[in-house]
This record gives sequence, structure tokens and C-alpha cells, in this order.
Amino acid sequence: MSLQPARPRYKPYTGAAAGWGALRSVTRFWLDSKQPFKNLRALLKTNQNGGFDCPGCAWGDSPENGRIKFCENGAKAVNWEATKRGVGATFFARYSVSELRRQSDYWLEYQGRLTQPMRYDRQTDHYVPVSWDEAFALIARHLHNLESPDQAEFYTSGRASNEAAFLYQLFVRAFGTNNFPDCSNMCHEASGVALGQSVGVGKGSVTFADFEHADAIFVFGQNPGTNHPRMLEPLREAVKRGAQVACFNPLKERGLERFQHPQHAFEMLSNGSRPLNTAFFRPALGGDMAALRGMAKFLLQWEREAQSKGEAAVFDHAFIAEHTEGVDAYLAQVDATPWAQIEQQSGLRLDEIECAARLYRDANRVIICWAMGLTQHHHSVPTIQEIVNLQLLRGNVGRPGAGLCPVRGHSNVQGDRTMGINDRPPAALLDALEQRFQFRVPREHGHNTVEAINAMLEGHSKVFIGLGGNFAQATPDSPRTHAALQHCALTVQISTKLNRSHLTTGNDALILPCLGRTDIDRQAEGPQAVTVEDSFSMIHASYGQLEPLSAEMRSEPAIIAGIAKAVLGNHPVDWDALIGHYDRIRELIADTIPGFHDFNRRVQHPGGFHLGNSAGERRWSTANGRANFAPHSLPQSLLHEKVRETGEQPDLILQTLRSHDQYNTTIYSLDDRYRGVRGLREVVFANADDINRLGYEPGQKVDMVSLWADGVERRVSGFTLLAYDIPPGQAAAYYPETNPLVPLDSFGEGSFTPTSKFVAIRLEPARDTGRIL
Ligand SMILES: Nc1nc2c(c(=O)[nH]1)N[C@H]1C(S)=C(S)[C@@H](COP(=O)(O)OP(=O)(O)OC[C@H]3O[C@@H](n4cnc5c(=O)[nH]c(N)nc54)[C@H](O)[C@@H]3O)O[C@H]1N2
Ligand SMILES: Nc1nc2c(c(=O)[nH]1)N[C@H]1C(S)=C(S)[C@@H](COP(=O)(O)OP(=O)(O)OC[C@H]3O[C@@H](n4cnc5c(=O)[nH]c(N)nc54)[C@H](O)[C@@H]3O)O[C@H]1N2
Ligand SMILES: [Mo]
Repeated sequence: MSLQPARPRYKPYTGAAAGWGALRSVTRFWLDSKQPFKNLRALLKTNQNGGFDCPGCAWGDSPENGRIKFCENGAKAVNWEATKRGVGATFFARYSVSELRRQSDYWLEYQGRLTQPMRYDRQTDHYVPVSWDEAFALIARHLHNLESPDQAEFYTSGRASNEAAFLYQLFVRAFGTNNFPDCSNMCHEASGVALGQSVGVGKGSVTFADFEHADAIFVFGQNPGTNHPRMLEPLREAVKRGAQVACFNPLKERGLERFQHPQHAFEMLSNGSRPLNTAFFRPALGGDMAALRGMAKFLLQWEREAQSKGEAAVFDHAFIAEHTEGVDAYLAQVDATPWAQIEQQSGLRLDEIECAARLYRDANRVIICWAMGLTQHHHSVPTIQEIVNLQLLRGNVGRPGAGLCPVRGHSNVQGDRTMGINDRPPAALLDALEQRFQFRVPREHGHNTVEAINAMLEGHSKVFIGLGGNFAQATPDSPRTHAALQHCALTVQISTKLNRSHLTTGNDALILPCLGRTDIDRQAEGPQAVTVEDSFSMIHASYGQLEPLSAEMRSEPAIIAGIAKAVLGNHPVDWDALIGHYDRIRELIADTIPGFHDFNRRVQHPGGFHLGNSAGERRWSTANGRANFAPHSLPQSLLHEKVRETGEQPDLILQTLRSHDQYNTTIYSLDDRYRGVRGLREVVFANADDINRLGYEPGQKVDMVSLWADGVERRVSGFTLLAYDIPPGQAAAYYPETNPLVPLDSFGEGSFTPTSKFVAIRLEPARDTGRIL
């Protein structure tokens, strides 16, 4: 593999998910890391007891050791992080920041690991070396210069360990603000809000073992073949033992459709693959709430029929009576929802919805999973609450083999929230911090991601610190976000790899290179482990395995402690002492965060420990102490009023999604194997009839312009139209290239999550008409 991408090619993929293609792809990344043998040893430690937690996704594992527990995309993540290539003083002397800005996201990260702290020199437009102490002192000067602590933004991306996240929130709150914009704001925020209101805890209620007992598993708006490949195995096992797997996705994503496991040699050799799904439903973008409502309406109809015939009930009346509130209002809402609206909004025929409802009814134990296809819409909170409503009707929460399963993204995004990375922190957390550390903890809500961008744009916030991630590229409305960062007096990025956020500098800017999950973290009292929490609330330890590329890199906790000490001195804790051995950080976590008592002992247990989940135990930590039905009506229209105000009918509705060879804004290669694309990311998938109807030809280059009545033109140029098996009226294109199309004020109600899966667009012939394919 080299940086030179393959010649662009588009040819529908006919192989199975995983299998030989996966093995070939992993091998390429392995060799390209320049240290294949070391990395092979490291890979075998992935997700093992005594090994490190995969820096890929947040899917959990069975606790037994021994079996190989990494997937194709986990292997890519490991090889990408554990590379021999480094980016330090020589690199930055060679390229100015303006020059670097002209490079692609792919090129930037490919350059390798950041190896030493750097400070931006505006005079020369180059990054130049800076000592750690000078860097910390510079941050302290800027933070002390602010009129109020609320003028600084402290971003977190979900790879930060529990220890790093806990220290970060402690420092930031001791400094005096709750401004915690977080990648979760763009991700599963709607799940947290919806579940918190409905069942009292914003996390999934199931554990890994539940998948072994489910009679049906519904997967909404998720592409596990690419984004959570280890999830395919429990799905496949479920199908094997006769359980139903039903998928709701407008795209027939490979892996949901056909699957073979790379670790099952026989199936691979015989090239035998079997259909994984037992049912596949292809809703309109944003149509899931209507589909779920339709399922509930069928259940209600069958419940009434059963009652009139004296047959067994469809609803779990005992559960509803004992545990829930609001069923009558909800069923009245179900009755009031017209079938015509359900059909029109869901994009599904009533017989399809009836089929889904039957699958649902006939299963005793049902797990419902979901991801970004549900969380990145205007009405994501009501949609997820509709899942809860459905599950409550049949008592499918809090018993083995049944429950709610938001499948998280970043490997520790759930843990970061548990540790208090929260712009709207619960009072109990703040009370506990105040009691333990004896300082006045800020009580006002802080900024989430959208609010942080607005605050920087308006000049209210002047310092941005990013604990990981790529704020400039992951956020919506890219030109405005870039301007927001550039308005700052200081931007600081604590990172492993070079990305566009380092090039979108404030007046002053720092790059602070940190250790990653795979690196050995040596502190005064020896090598340290960190801990993480997966989607099933399992907490386990992670031990880095590889010698760091540079002695100048520091661990995230050490960097945070360095900043904190420079800003606050030894208040409210002795930061250096904590870093000497992370057991001391874990003691503070045990003192303040519920569920972590005796943390240092329990985390020694192979496989870790379960944090507990009140909803999973049928205890409801809601205001009324019950599980709540949420009686929402369907949205009047899926088109936001700002779209309707333009008076223009959108050509297509665009969703922005991930290719197979990327991890969020990290682009591993320009290929998307399962969708048949090679060597090119500026593509837009559309239905052949739509391409024809709109007067274009497949392979032609187009611009996309988003419809939003605020006088700002949002356009991306030169995307190649690909005829794809996608429902009419829809389009799909990769994130982050399409982020300039997502308006900053187009976000989910109650979640503030940018609506990345629903962008109303117009196509225009590209100014550059040269054909690529
Ligand atoms: N290899 C790899 N792994 C990853 C990531 C990665 O980038 N690469 N990212 C990580 C992160 S942070 C996250 S959050 C997860 C993301 O995991 P996913 O949620 O699987 O990610 P997306 O690519 O955004 O895919 C969304 C899926 O939802 C479907 N969809 C879109 N709109 C709708 C809709 O309205 N209704 C329905 N029913 N379906 C819809 C799309 O067709 C697509 O299949 O993955 C994590 N794991
Ligand atoms: N249009 C559109 N936008 C989206 C989405 C979408 O589906 N569509 N998805 C959203 C979602 S779900 C998410 S989660 C966000 C992701 O947003 P982010 O989490 O901000 O972005 P990433 O691309 O994961 O960040 C990659 C960078 O993290 C740094 N990094 C990697 N590992 C480590 C580490 O161990 N420590 C530290 N300190 N840094 C590290 C590297 O420098 C790398 O360049 O994007 C969101 N944006
Ligand atoms: Mo995410």
C-alpha cells in the first residue's frame, strides 16, 4: 500500500462481508505500519485480559480469554496507531501550515504519529518545537487572561480513558466551567436523552449474554459489517439457533445481508455464505419512528382481537401495570396516528410493517439495537422513545434476552460520560465532587458542541482545548466551524495523529502529542493501565503493549495533570502524585462516581466488572420512579421549516455516512470495498431513476447544495454520481467531505445532534465537468 490511491473504480461488490477481502485488507495495513511483527504480537493482545482495549468501536466482548477478539477494522485501527512513521520538528520545518492545509485528510493522518509538542508561529506560518513546561505555561496564561472560565471550551473525543476523562472534568470544573462539548453530542446524545427520560438511565439495558437468549434482534440504522464487525458474530449465532434478525436500513449494507466470519476457516474456504438477516426493511430516511408506530398500531389491533376472542394477550399487562406510567395516553396517540401518515412517512408498505410487527410479536424476548441512522435526525429523541414504547408494551426491558441496545461508537465514549464529561451534569455528580474535593463546583449548564461553535463564532469563547478527536472536521457546517476555531486566542489539540484541527489554528496554537491505547504508559511508579467502559457497561483494564515511538509523548492523564498544575497549582489535588500511579485516580473515581466502589480491586477481575444498569434490573431512576411511555405524535413533516421556507422541493435527501476504510475523520484508504468503490471518496450514491429524472448520467460530476433558508450557501463540488441500490429520493455520501452541507442550526430537538442523516439537497452540474469514471 502507498499513499498513491488506486485508480478510481466502481463495481458492485458481490463477495460476502469479512472473508478473504478482509484478510487481504488487514494484511495491507499490517505491512504498511512498517512494524508488522510487533503489531502482530500486539494484535493478539487486543481485547484480551492483560492486553489493551481495541481503539476501534465500543462493542463488548464475551469475558472468556483466548479466542481472537479483533476484527478487520480493529486491526486497521491498531496498525494505524502503531506505526513507525512520525511527525515532529523536521516535518513541520518542511511544511508550512498553509501548505499542509492543502493536503487531504487522508494524507495528513498518513504522515504518522505526532512525536513532540509544537507551537504555532504565526510569523513564519510553521509549527516549531516547544517544551512541555512552556506549553503548559502558555495555556495557563491564556486561561488566566479570560474574564470568565465560561470563555473556554473543553472538547473530548471518546477514546479518552476513564482516568483521563475523570481528571479532565475535575480540572475543568475546578477551573470553573461545565463547557464540555463532546463527540457524543454528534453521536448517541439522543439515545442518552431519550432513555434517561423513559427508563431513567441513558445507557443500553442489555449485556453481551443477552444476545445469546434473544428470540429476535432488531437492528435499526446501523452498519455493523463496517462499524461494529464483532457484532456480526452474535447476530450470526442468533440466526443459527433459529432467532430472527430484522434490519431496518435504506441501504442493503453488506454484512447485514450476507456474512461469513474470517475466523471460521471452513466457511471461508468453501466460500459459503448464508443470509444473515431474516428480514430486511428499507425505510425512508427519518422514517423509522413512523415504522415503529405502525408496528405498535398492529400490536394494539391484535391485542384488541385477542381480548375479544379471549385469547392470550399480546401486551404484557402485568409488567405495564407494575412498572410503567402513561400507557393510556400512548395508546390513544397510537390510535390517533393515521395509517396513511405511517405509510407515507415510513416509506414502507403496510404489509411490510405488518410483517415486522409479526416478527416482533412472535418473539418472546426481543433486543432492539440502533446507531447513527436513528440518532442524527430532528426527531431522534421521539424515535428512540418509540422503541422504548414498543419494548414496554411487551415487557421487553429488564429480562434476560430482551432490552434496549444503543450501539456506541468510540471505544470509551460511554465511559467518558460516566466520568462526568457532560455539559449538563446531574446534580448528584456535582454534589459528590463538591463533597470530596471541597471547592465550589459550577452548577450552570455548559456548552455542547453546537453551542461551543456558536460561542467561538461570536467571540464569547476564546480558548479551545481538544482532548483527542478532530473538532474541525467532525462538526457540521465546516467553514463556520473553521472560522469559529480561528477566532480563538488559543487552540490546543491533545492528539496522536495530525489532522485538520491542528491546521485550523487560533491566534496561538499548540499540538500536544499523546500516547495511544497500544503504547506502554510508564510513570514514576511503573507501567500503568487505564480503564474503559463498553456499550454493555462492562468496565475493564487496558494495558499498552508497544514501546512508544518517541520519549517526548506523554499520556493523556499526564498532559491533563500538567495543564491543571500550571493553571491551578496543587488545587484541588496534588496532580503529580496522582500521575505516579493511576490507582490513585481510580480511588478518586471510587469516591465520587456511583458503581465504582472498590474499583482497584474489581478491575483486576479478568474481563472486568459490570457497572450495573438500573433499567436492566427493572428499577426506574426516573422522576416518577416508573418506566414512562412517551406519547409523541409523528412529526408533521420530515422537512424542517427552514427547508420549506426556501420554497424549493429538494432533489434528494442526503445521509452522510462512513465508508469501510475510515474511522470517523480518519481515512485509512480511499476504498469502500462493500459498496464497490475504489480510489475515490467524492462520490454520491443515488437511485438510477432519480439520476435520470434529474437529467444526469451515472458517472457525471455534480455539486451538492443544501437547502436551508438563512442566506448562507452550503455547497460541495465535483462529486461523482454513482447509480446505487438506494430507495428513490435518497442519496448517500461520505462524512466528513459532506459536513459543509449540514447547517449548524439543523439539530435534533432535545439532543442538539447535527442532523447528519437528513440533509435536503439540490444537485447542480459540476463546474468542473471532467469525468473520473
Ligand atoms: N470501522 C469503523 N468503525 C466505527 C466507526 C468508523 O468510522 N469506522 N465509527 C464509530 C462511531 S464514533 C460510531 S458512532 C459508530 C457508527 O456506526 P453506524 O451508525 O453504523 O455508522 P454510519 O456509517 O453513520 O451508518 C449509519 C447506518 O444507518 C443507515 N441509515 C441512515 N439513515 C437512516 C435512517 O433514517 N433510518 C435507518 N433505519 N437507517 C438509516 C445508513 O444506511 C447506515 O447503514 O461506529 C463506530 N465504529
Ligand atoms: N456528517 C457527519 N458528521 C459526523 C458524523 C456523521 O455520521 N456524519 N458522525 C459523528 C460522530 S458519531 C462522531 S463520534 C464524531 C467523531 O468526532 P471525533 O471524535 O472528534 O473525531 P475522530 O475522527 O474520531 O478523531 C480522530 C483524531 O483523534 C485523534 N486520536 C486518535 N486516537 C487518540 C487517542 O487515543 N488519544 C487522543 N488524545 N487522540 C486520539 C487523532 O489525532 C485523530 O486524528 O463525528 C461526528 N460527525
Ligand atoms: Mo460516534
